[in-house]
Amino acid sequence: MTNQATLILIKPDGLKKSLTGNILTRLSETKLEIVAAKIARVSKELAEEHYRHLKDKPFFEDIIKYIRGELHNRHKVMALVYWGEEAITKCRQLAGSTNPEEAESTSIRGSYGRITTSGVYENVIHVSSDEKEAEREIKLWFQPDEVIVSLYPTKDVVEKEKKIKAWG
Ligand code: IDP
Ligand code: MG
Repeated sequence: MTNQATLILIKPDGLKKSLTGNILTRLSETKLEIVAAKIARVSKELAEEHYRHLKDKPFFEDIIKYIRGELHNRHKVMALVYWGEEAITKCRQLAGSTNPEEAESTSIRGSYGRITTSGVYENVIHVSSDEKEAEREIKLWFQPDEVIVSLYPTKDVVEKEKKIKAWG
């Protein structure tokens, strides 16, 4: 048995279509543990870093707009980390194929995804593709103290004079 962690994003189309509850219910079938969760705005830098492996694809600009919510007027995503036995395999299986038309019809993408007239695969959910990508993505989207289990090595850093926002 291998415990894995995976980043899950409920993309802006998933939020716009009110699918959050539905998707979380589907993912709960896996019996995995949610170890981090938040609603996040997606800066251009974060989007481009997240999808850096697709930089040379003709649809790159479109998926940056898509993940930033510009196609759905929903400028946020829900980001979660699922953790447990074979987490990546199980979540990718439930999500279904990248192309929603090819995804198994009962999968999340098969049920709720679509291809737009401009050709973007709007597939409502992101799941990390493998352990290496999961580590890269989780470190990109979450700080160590936002994750309630210790997934990767951390170090203590003293930051002096760092301006942070506190409750007023
Ligand atoms: P994945 O999300 O299944 O891991 P990736 O290849 O990492 O697939 O692609 C990231 C996202 O880019 C997809 O989820 C989808 O929204 C979009 N995408 C991927 N391939 C295509 C394509 O050929 N046409 C349009 N959009 C695509
Ligand atoms: Mg991918």
